Amino acid sequence: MKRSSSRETRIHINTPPIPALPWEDRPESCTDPLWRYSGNPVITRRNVPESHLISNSAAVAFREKFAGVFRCDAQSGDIFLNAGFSDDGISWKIEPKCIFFAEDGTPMCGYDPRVCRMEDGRYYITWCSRFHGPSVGIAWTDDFRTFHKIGNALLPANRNGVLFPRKINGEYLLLSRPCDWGHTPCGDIFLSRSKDFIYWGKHEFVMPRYSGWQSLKIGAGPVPVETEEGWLLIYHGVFSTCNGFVYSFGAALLDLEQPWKVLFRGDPYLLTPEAPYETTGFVPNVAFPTAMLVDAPSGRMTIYYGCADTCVGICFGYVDEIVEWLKKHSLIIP
Ligand code: BMA
Repeated sequence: MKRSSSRETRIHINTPPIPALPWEDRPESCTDPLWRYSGNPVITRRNVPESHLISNSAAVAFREKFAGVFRCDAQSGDIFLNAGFSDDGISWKIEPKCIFFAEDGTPMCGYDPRVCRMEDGRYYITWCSRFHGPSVGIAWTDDFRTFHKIGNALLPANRNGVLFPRKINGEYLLLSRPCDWGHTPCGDIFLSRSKDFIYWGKHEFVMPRYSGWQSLKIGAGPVPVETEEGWLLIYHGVFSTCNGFVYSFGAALLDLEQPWKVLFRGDPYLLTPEAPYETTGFVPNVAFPTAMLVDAPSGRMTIYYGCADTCVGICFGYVDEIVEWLKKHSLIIP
């Protein structure tokens, strides 16, 4: 990987440093806010023998290295979540067997996991669970070996549950996107609050679908990143074409104390399916972001995103550049 000498972020980012962050410098010819890793995809079905696909998965920094929860579809068609480990965030060893909950031995079924390291040092997993329809499951681990089930945070049908990494005014915050039992023809982002991870309420509306790449539905992506200017949220947006859905992703900046207030929201997308592994696969034209690693001192960010519901890619950017980009390309005048 090509690494330039260190650089200092231009805005304060409230996350721990990740010196081993997977990184490749922006190609000289590239003027886009994000750029893809030249070695993409970093995870394919071949990472787990007998898997059908591995996509939309979440990586986090873990004990100086990396760990994660991966959507691994079996060749039977069943959809499971498996744990995985990596020294460099690029080469992953994914457990061949799915996660089984410590409490009752049931498998962790579902898709689109996100992993959030909370202030208590635990890693909380939210994912689209099966609870008489798609719901937002919550579980936690502190070692990626033993997983504890908390339950379903929200009634069906709901997807794209994403936690904030710290309590705000004494409450945990969860973004979600109410949906239907199928491929959901519309959808907006909401927020719910809880004091204990069990009872969720005090719901707030965050933002609606808009136009173009985000005209059909939107959903939160990785765990938001706290900066001095607001929470940086990467989210996916869907455009409906005569040939199916196109999943792109963009960004918004949310108020630090009241994150249902949107300060800036990008009008153009940040990344849309373009590379062959994004436009071709099990579901063509899907770029679905689910994790973001940030090295606060340098402001470098690495996004993990599912590609064509088939494999996982990563792309890079700088947090301060994305915040500046948002201010220049915002739909909303604060
Ligand atoms: C959504 C989710 C994602 C998937 C996307 C595109 O509804 O199911 O897992 O990547 O559709 O198929």
